[in-house]
Amino acid sequence: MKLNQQTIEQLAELLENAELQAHDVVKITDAHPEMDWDDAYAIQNEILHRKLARGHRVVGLKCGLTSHAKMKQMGVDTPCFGFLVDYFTVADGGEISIKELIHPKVEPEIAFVLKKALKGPGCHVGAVLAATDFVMPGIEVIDSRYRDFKFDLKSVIADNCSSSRYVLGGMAVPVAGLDLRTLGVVMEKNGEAVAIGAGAAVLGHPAAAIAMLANHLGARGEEIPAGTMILSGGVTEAVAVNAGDHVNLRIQSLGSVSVHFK
Ligand code: OOG
Ligand code: MG
Repeated sequence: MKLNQQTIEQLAELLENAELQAHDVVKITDAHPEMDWDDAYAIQNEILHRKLARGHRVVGLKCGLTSHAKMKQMGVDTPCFGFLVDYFTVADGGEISIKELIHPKVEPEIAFVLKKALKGPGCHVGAVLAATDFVMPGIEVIDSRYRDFKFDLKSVIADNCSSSRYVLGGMAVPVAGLDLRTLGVVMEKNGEAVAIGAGAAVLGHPAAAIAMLANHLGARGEEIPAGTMILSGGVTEAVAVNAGDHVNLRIQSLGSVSVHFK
């Protein structure tokens, strides 16, 4: 750790206020180039504590920057992990007010729900599939708090990996008999296909993203509890949305999920 506790708390407050007040800030590594990975996750954790102290609940976890399309789009080369809390949840077919957000983008994801806990190190795709209750289609709405959506990996980790809203829908399908690598993914904006891909775009197999999260937490002595919902990361580039846009995601064998922006 390179930052002291007071600086970590100040940066968490800055980033969380930017989220809650829907305004952008310059990336925090500009003023704190010395910050390290532990500092970045400590700031994210401090943001979580601020939310828990106000009575919010964790409803899931997320993996981000797990596909080459996303890493290339954002100019980084390593995945990141974040948390999802209750008020991020939007019902299938629901509405999101653009005014509450800064410059939102949507991305198609495969969501996992676990029936058994997962603990690294040594977690792998097979262990994840054995521990998975079912998978579902999910639209993640990301909204970096950084100006023009430009950041480096430490800054985006501190900013809870741009987490903002998410929508789950379609069918809850057990993974036995599904090949998650070849599942076709089509995301439409206002009826037009704007992102097309397949599950393998996420680290060769979306379960590999969940294994990576288990190993990341394992290194900190933590596990992913049974029952946890986890977004495995955008399959394609994220797509910007504006008021009036309707987004629909269809994943082969899993059905579809949609959301409207007003
Ligand atoms: C970081 C969050 C990335 C994903 O699925 O790749 C993410 C960002 O691109 O702003 O959620
Ligand atoms: Mg995502």
